[in-house]
Amino acid sequence: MTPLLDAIHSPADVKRLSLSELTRLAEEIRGELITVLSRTGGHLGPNLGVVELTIAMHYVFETPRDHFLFDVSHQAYVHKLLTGRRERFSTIRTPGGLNGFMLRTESEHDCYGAGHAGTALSAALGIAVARDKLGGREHVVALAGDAAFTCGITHEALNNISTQTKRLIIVLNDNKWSIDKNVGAVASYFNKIVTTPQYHRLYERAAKLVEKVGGKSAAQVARKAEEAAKFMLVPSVIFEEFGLKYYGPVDGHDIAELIRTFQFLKTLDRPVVLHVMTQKGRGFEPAEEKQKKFHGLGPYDPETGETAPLGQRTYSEVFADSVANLASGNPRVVAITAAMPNGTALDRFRAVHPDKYYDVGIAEEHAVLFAAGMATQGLKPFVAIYSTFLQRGFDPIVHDVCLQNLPVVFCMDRGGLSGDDGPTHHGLFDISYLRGVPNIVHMDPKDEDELADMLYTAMLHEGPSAVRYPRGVGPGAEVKEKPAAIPIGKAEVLQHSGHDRVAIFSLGAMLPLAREVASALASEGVAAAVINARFAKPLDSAMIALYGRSAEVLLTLEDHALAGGFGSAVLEELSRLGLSTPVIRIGWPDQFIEHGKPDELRKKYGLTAAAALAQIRQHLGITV
Ligand SMILES: Cc1ncc(C[n+]2csc(CCOP(=O)(O)OP(=O)(O)O)c2C)c(N)n1
Repeated sequence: MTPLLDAIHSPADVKRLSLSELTRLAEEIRGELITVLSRTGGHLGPNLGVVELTIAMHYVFETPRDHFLFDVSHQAYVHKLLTGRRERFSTIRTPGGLNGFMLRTESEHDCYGAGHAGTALSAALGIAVARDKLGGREHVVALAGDAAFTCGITHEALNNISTQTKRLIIVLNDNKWSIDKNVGAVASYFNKIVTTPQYHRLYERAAKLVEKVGGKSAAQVARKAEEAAKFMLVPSVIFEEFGLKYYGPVDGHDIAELIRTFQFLKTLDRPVVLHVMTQKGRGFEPAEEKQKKFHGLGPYDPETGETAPLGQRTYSEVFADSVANLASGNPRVVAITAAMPNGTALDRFRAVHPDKYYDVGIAEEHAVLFAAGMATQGLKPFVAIYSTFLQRGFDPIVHDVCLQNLPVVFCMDRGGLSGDDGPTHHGLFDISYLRGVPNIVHMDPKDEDELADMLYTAMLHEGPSAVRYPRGVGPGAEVKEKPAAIPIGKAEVLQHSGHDRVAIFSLGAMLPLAREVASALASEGVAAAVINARFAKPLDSAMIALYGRSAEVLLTLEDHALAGGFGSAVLEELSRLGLSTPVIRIGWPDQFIEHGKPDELRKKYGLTAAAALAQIRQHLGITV
């Protein structure tokens, strides 16, 4: 039963509620989050942590006139519930349903989309400066988690804010967690602020004052807000040095206190940081206990929080175990993650080799440079970063790793469509952004065993390399005890007849599709060779030349954008060889792909055997 939530159709309805109703609303929202996400999966812990905070923001400010930016925006579900999307909320992350992140096209209350960390402060500053220039008075509020402050960009924005605007409110949502425990000097610094005795003294005085004004009207409370906030002030060197006024820390689950504080902050004519303490997973015991697991997860039991076991190792797990084995035999091997020990499964590596494991925070650009430095000294860094987040590291890949030909290995998890997370998380561009860079080797395994072989090959290779593998589980291939090296740039012929009319070049996990196409053609009397391409760079030129000359048509299959992808590379090679063999390229079209179930999206965008067969038949002049 959610009577209060049911009656909220826009933020105006939040403003009509009394304090005790707001508290009940928070409980209803928690129930809704726990129930809906148990079916759809999603970022439960982060959202349970910001229920009161988001309610207070909507109580005091007025979107869409005022602007809210949420860093990453994985914690914007409560905002969605309060801004006219309650009825569609049960569709979140499902095909055709609400996106799991802020989306400008989804609502006028989403003024800025995100999915990657560290963007909120810079974008909020841009919005604030545009407002100043255009003579507006609306408020801009950027909410960012403590781990967002491990991002370089966040610091670039901080450096710039006080010289550009007088009116910007930054909410530091401090729950001490990234996905794993937040790491580094910034995390210890935030911890120091909240454990200082001075803070506790001031906090008690503020709490007393709050008690005194309790029960009075909102207007009186507002008048007292400045006084209260003054008591809550703790000098915080970092932010003050950046020219921002620092307030806090305040209890992020105390709606009254949050409302009073925002009412005060909104009157200021200077940029401020409000430090809010929240508890990730609050109100759902399994999520309070297992904060890492409940940061983001698939469906679970809404009573116990239990999730179904996967039954076999994921690609990420095979990767982490393989690199751990390599490190056991090679003292030069180290592994680096940018705040994703869980997602990349490097926590398994950490368990075996804690002294060879480095978590640098949400700092992909730094991770790549850090690895480059290590490589100059003879270490062999394996840098595990999702394909989509490695986009952040592009410049140092070019300028530091590849230009200096350093033996760094980029292990790109979630290479390919990522499914229900949507366009911010699909890993559909890494072939195109890497293959134009000299020196790099780009490998794509067909299964788990080949992933282990490729990691071994990368360890032996003396220059930069990248290995890309998909999200989740693979075909379940048994991984050999000892990996074998693969000759760089050599494709593998898996099926041929000597009179193949079609040559199917399949990259990575597209192999089952290649086999499906080949067997359908066989049943129509058409012989087709199946080639596991293995390398997007360097290509197996001899193999392309062989089939470019002997087959009537080539088919390339890739879980990647067609523009600049593997098929494009094959076309370029054919052109270089002076061959004009037709090439049918199957991959993702030149547009951002929405969230959804991978199978359904593949069907929608033609990454299917049927779509490939239709084009092949046309080329061969076959009618069925
Ligand atoms: C560039 C980038 N790297 C990694 C991630 C994966 N990621 C999503 S949320 C998150 C942790 C965010 O922690 P914090 O900002 O403190 O918010 P919380 O979830 O604790 O509320 C990470 C590492 C990302 N979204 N973007």
